[in-house]
Formats: sequence, C-alpha cells, structure tokens
Amino acid sequence: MLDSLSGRLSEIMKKIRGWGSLNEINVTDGLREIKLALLEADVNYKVVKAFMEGVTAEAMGEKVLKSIAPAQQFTKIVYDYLVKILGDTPKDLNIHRGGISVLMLVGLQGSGKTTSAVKLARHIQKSYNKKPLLIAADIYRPAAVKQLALLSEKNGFDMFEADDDPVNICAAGVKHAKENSFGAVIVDTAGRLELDEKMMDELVKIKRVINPHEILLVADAATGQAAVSVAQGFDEKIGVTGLMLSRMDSDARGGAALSMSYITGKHIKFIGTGEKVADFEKFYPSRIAGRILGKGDVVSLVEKVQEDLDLEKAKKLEKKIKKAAFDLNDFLDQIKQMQKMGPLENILEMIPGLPKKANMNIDEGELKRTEAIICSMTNYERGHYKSINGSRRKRIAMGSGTTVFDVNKLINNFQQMKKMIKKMGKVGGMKALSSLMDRM
Ligand SMILES: Nc1nc2c(ncn2[C@@H]2O[C@H](COP(=O)(O)OP(=O)(O)OP(=O)(O)O)[C@@H](O)[C@H]2O)c(=O)[nH]1
Ligand SMILES: [Mg+2]
Repeated sequence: MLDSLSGRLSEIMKKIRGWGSLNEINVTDGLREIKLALLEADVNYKVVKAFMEGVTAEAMGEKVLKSIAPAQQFTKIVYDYLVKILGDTPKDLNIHRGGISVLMLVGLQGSGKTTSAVKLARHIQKSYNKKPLLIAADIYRPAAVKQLALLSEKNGFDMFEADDDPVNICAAGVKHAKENSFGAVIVDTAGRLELDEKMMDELVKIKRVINPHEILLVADAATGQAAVSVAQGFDEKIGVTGLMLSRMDSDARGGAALSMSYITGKHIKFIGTGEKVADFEKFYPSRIAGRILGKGDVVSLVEKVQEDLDLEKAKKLEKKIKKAAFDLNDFLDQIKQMQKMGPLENILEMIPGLPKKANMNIDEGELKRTEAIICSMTNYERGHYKSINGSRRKRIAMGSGTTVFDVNKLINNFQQMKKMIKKMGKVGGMKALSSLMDRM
C-alpha cells in the first residue's frame, strides 16, 4: 500500500534529517525532490501545488531554519501538510445510535461496492452493535444478487431481495428492516461502466425514497486520478457524504488517496486493503501520513517532542549530561516532561531501534513515586544527593508517602545513572534518558 511513494518520500526525509543545518538552498532542493515524488505518485497537480506552497512558506521561515532541530521541524511541517490534504481529522459514519441507519453505496462497475457493502456490514455490527441488513439493488448484472447473497451468508448477515425495480426493492427493503428490528441498512447499488444519465437518475430516485444517512462513493484506488473525477461526478449528481477507497493494497503510487479528499472536499472514511471481508480499515489521515513518511513512526515522535519538550531546556540538559552535572532537579524535570508527553510506553515504542523488551520494563507508577520522592526533598538535597543521610531519608519517605526502601532505591539508581552518564559521554538527551529510565 502506497509503497512506491512511501519509499521515495522516506528516503528524501531521511536525507534531510541527515543534514546538520538547513538553509534556503538545501531546503529548496529537498522540496523539489518531494514535489517530483508526489507528481510521480500521480497526485493531482492542484494538490501538489497547494501542498508545495504551504510547506515552502513555513519551511523557509526563520523559525525553522534557525531552530535547534531544523530537520525535525521540517519533517513536522511536511507531515502536518500531508495530514491536512488527507482530510485532517478522521470522520465517523453518521450512524444513529437509537433508530435505524440507512447507508447507500454507489460507484462505477467493478469498483468494489458489493465487497465493501459486506465489509461495512461487519464494521457496523462490530463497532456499533447494530444488526445490518444488506439490500440487493443491482438487478442488471446477472450474478450480482447471487454474489451478495453468498457473501452475506458466508459472513452471517441477512440480505433482502425482490423481483422488482431497484427503487421499489430499496423501499421495501428499508420497510422490512424497520419491521424486523434491524439497526442498519446497506444498499448495494448497480454500477455502470461510466457516469451515465440513466444510472444517475435511478440513484437519485432511490435516494429520494430511502432518504439515506450516508451515501458512500466506492472508488478503486488503483485507478488513480480517474477515481478522483468519478468521485466529483457522483457528488455533483447525487451528493455523496463520504468516500471509500477500495484496492488500496494494489495501489503502490497513492495518487487517488492523496488527491481525493482535497479535490472533492469529502472525507475518505474507509479503505479496502484486500479481497477478504476483514481487509478493511477506518481511514486515519495521521496514520497514513506517518506510513507515507517512514517507518518507526518517527514523525509522531517528532511531533510530540516538538510540542511538549522545551528544546532549549533539552539543550541545556544535554550540556549538563556531558559535564555530568546532572542533578535530581534535572531528573525531576525530565520526569515531568515525559509525563506531559503521554504514556511512556507510547513514546518509547516510537523510538526506532529501542528494544521492545526494554520498553516493557517502564513502570509509570514507579515514575510517579520517583516524582513524589524528589518533590519531598529540599532544593539543597536535590543538588547534593550525597547529603541525604539516614534521618533525611526517613523524613523524605514520610513526606512522599513512600518507604525508606523506596528512597534508598532511588538514590542508588541515581548514583548509578550518574556513573553511566559519565561513561556515555557524547549521547543526546532522548537516548540518554531512555537508557536511564531502563535502569529504574
Ligand atoms: N485486492 C482487493 N480487491 C478488492 C477490494 N475490494 C474489492 N475487491 C475485488 O474487486 C472485484 C470487484 O469487487 P465488487 O465488490 O464485486 O465490485 P462492485 O463494484 O460491486 O462491482 P459491480 O457490482 O460489477 O459494479 C472483486 O473481485 C473483489 O474481490 C480490495 O480492497 N482489495
Ligand atoms: Mg456489485
């Protein structure tokens, strides 16, 4: 999925991260490469243009070029714009908790409507605990009803069929669902080879009769830009409420996925990633942007670090670490920073190359205890841990609601850590911190 684009972009971003400093010349080079990669991935030129304008304006600013970590900032800007063009925040289905929800799938022939209808039924049953009814409204293709019947049966869903025209079938199907306590109705409509009037008229009539909560356009991601104009065509004629991109698994380039939402102004709600019913995912712009930019979720890490960690402070800390002047106050600062960044395991998981087993050893309760202990020390004690004798340890334990054993353990760990830091010499803040947490 999106492999060739992801391969190209993550290479470019890696290269940029390798540059020690950013200046207008190398940023221009980097941006040119990104632009080429997007165009080669068949991303719509309007999207590429908007993307490049936004990223260039921000990346060239003083704030980025002169910052402490310019390459990381640059990565974050690219990532943020990717998320934006992919639709920003994920959108849920318009599902009524109480009553019946009616969903209608439309799209060209072979775009994946029938398969997606069953995938969607499974999703609705699992996520909303609603019993779905599938309506077979494609009476034109000889085996269409049978295909839906087989798929429904295989997955344990009920299907409604009737010997009538599609508009009447849909009306009767929704009535049947209401009378038989179904929670959702999914209408599988007929596809055509191209956008034709007759087909659109029929869809408009169905829409009028069943008044759906969602009209989802199913488009084949592997058809690239063609999928985008199909979506526009359907939207103009019948008005769609969301998009479903099928065959993301066979779309290495990614043009449709990256252009669809921006060009149509509609959200991609789901993607199909294979022929099986379980090959179906909710569409999260941020996750897709992360996948496109590289592995190990470096991007999310950068984002969190940018937002929550005071870089100036980190730089000072690094100096202190190098001089081994790191004291319990700095230690406390670090713990607070890490707590602000959210669950520790999430953060550590995002750091590529960190052994998974080490991550599991991190105990957040322990972090909180450590924080309480250090907070119960006087400022002098925090700067001079050797002054913390037996009676002081007792007082600190009382003050922090812990035991002398806990205080001893912390001071021992801190002592060992200082030794280790001395040995480590030239190691950056984050890395030093994670190895240090490992010892707790
Ligand atoms: N690899 C892959 N194949 C898919 C996906 N979704 C659907 N297919 C396959 O694409 C083919 C067409 O899918 P259908 O669901 O029958 O498409 P349709 O839009 O209902 O087709 P018509 O009813 O003829 O208009 C089938 O062979 C599906 O198995 C997907 O996400 N990935
Ligand atoms: Mg079909």
